[in-house]
Amino acid sequence: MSKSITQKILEEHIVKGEFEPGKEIAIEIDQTLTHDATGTMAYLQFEAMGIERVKTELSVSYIDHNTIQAGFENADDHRYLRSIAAKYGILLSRVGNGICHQVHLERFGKPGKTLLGSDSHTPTCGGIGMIAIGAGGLDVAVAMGGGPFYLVSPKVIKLNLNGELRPWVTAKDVALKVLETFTTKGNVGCVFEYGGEGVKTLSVPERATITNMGAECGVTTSVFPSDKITRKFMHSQARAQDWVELKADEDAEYAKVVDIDLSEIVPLVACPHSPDNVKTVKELEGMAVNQVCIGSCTNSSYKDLRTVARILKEKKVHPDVDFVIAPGSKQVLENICRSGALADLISAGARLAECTCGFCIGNSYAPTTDAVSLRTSNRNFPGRSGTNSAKVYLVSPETAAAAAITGKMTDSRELGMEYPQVEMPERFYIDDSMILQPSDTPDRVKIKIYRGPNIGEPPRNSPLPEDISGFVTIKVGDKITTDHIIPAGSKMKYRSNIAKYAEFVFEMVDRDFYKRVVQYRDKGKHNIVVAGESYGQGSSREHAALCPAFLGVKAVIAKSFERIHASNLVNFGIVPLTFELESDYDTIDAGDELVIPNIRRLLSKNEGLTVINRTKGNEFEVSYELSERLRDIVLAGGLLPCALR
Ligand code: MIC
Ligand code: SF4
Repeated sequence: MSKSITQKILEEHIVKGEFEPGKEIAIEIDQTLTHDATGTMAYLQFEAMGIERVKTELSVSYIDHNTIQAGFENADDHRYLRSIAAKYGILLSRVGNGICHQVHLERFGKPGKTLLGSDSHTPTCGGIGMIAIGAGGLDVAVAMGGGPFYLVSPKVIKLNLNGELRPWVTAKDVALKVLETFTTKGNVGCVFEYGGEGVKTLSVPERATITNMGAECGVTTSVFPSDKITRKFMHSQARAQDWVELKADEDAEYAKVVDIDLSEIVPLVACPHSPDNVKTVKELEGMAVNQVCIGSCTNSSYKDLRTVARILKEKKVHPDVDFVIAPGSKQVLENICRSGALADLISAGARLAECTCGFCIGNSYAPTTDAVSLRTSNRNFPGRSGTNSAKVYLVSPETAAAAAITGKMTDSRELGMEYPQVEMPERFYIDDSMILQPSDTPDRVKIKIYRGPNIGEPPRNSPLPEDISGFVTIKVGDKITTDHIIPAGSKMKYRSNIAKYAEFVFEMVDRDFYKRVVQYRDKGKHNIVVAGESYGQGSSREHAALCPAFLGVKAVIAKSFERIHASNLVNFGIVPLTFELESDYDTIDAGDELVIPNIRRLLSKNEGLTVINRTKGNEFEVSYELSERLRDIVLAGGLLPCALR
């Protein structure tokens, strides 16, 4: 039978089940990645599992998110991660070495392999033909311990690229076109597989920009073939030996084929406050811009920054614009430095940020009140920039550079210059000295794990009770992101201190949530969250489940869930329930008293559930899509208690 690339790689890694869209499979994971924001909790959980050494081919721990070090917390967490890596056989990418996805693409990713990362943008490595999936930290901890990763066999959608991008139109515009077409909801359980003649016109960094932003559509992952262009990239990274060819069979069947003519795409922009709120740059032309930030794991490659440098050469940044550049990795920084491009950027007036997530996660470079901020990153959720009233527009580096010069939204095709066609170097200047190797002597067992005062024990949840009986502590609408549930930015330093971090749950939506929820919990009542469509969009942060679980949330009843968040809820013992009839959502109000009788018994028998609304005096049906394995986890109160049983 003819197969897609997705099916080929998954089948090579299946350890349980069969590739049949909609059915659960378990796959072996070759590589893992974590970063400091999700990694500290992942490693605390890994430690709790009592495994001696990671069992993957390669596991890398990156330090790239919490790097501000305003206080002891970040630095202490970094030291904890270093000691863990040395002891358990994990490579450690030091702070300053770069953003996990950019570094992994450059130095470690291999076509045909599986990668599981505790970050939603792990699919970036799909740009070189990996099946790279984002997951909660606990799932990654299990994979490091040699356990398989469970997922639903995806529906593979082929995005058939034709033609060639016109000058000034970029991979970011392709990513935004895909978002406009598919939106941020309704794509759970799908994989975007790229094919067609147009693929041959895209370099690896361009492909990686596109697979990176597939995350915003909520797909399991996105993948490109591995071809001559991939080989050239691997060669430029002195890793030609890691290359293998990967292509779909001629007549491979797909759940759907969507044609995209690259030559018809124009410069696009995602308007506030969702990555799928796409307009053409032309439509917004002339809008005054206060801040321009170029970087993030979407657009911070050598190619991106050299192109920007060529646009800005011998020009100055507009006096009303605050202009920030964050190279994706030390390798990018070092190469643009050696090529002279960095001097052009600095001369133009760029503020040079560290090679970290920085502005993208809102822990620095927050824009002014009500600002218009143009960013090359992938998310523009409310408040994520660090300034609640700011309006973030997501654009290509080319559109960002044009605005940096003119001070307003500008279609870069109208800058009156020839498009700077940047060639990638034959061989990058490579220096891996910021990647620390783990100890491989028997003495490693004696390595003492450093724990600063910010590091707490991962909380243990109790088993699911016989009945859920409590209150709707909050009712939210559609497209609630994990940024709404638990903010990152300046609060992110509490990632390894759950009792403290939990104080900020739903802070963006309702400042009194924490007080209320604690009152109910302390009276022995359960908390229930009611939500609309696509609950839990965005990041993979398991804290969006772990902290509510700590606060006594036992169930979320929503119209629909995003994949990673739904798994995280299960992993921390919260039952994800969906309305049988969506109109029942309208009958509930915050504060209503709900009972779900016999949930424990009914779940264990995979039977239907009824919710009684005591306040309104009615009842309604809810459903769940949980395999026996997932039901076992929920009944035990989460994956950790289940694994330790
Ligand atoms: C993000 O872009 O939202 C993050 C911060 O990288 C998250 C991970 C986290 O919350 O730690 C993600 O994308 O998964
Ligand atoms: Fe970092 Fe932003 Fe990428 Fe998340 S999206 S990994 S915060 S650069």
